[in-house]
Amino acid sequence: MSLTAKDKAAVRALWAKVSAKADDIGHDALSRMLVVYPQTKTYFSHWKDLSAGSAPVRKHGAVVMSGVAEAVEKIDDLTNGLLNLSELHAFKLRIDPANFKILSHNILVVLAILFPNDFTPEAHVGMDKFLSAVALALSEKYR
Ligand code: HNI
Repeated sequence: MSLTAKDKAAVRALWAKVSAKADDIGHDALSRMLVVYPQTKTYFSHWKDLSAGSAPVRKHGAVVMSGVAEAVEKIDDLTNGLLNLSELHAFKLRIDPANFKILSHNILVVLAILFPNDFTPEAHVGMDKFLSAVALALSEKYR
């Protein structure tokens, strides 16, 4: 399922509205993922505190969203654009790619909560397809 010009426009428009709050979005999405999908905590067992609001969750939330920002920039060629991140997650971090879908879902939930007016059905579908494409690109190096 590739992104149409309309999807890309919807993603860029939503991102323009929300990106100033990227750190908060990342923190909320990561916190929510760790609570609702506790199996994801195994990857972060080296952190001292995995609870919402903790320093590592805040910091990593911002890091993940910098990856999403990079993906928005590289929306026309995600496979090549995210190759290094894919390699890192596949070979070094050894993240099960099923988790990309889980984090994507949490990002969508948080966008809907924080930006109810901007999260129109068009923004929702565009962002959903974009995050699926990001997850697929991040999975590239696994096969
Ligand atoms: Ni992910 C590191 C981006 C999903 C676990 N991750 C990063 C970094 C970026 C990043 C950027 C820092 C790279 C570097 O140091 O060069 N991660 C993303 C993006 C997504 C994603 C854009 C999906 C949208 N990562 C996930 C998921 C998990 C995950 C779903 C596990 C459940 N990532 C990690 C871990 C690290 C990491 C673990 C290393 C962090 C640390 O503190 O050790």
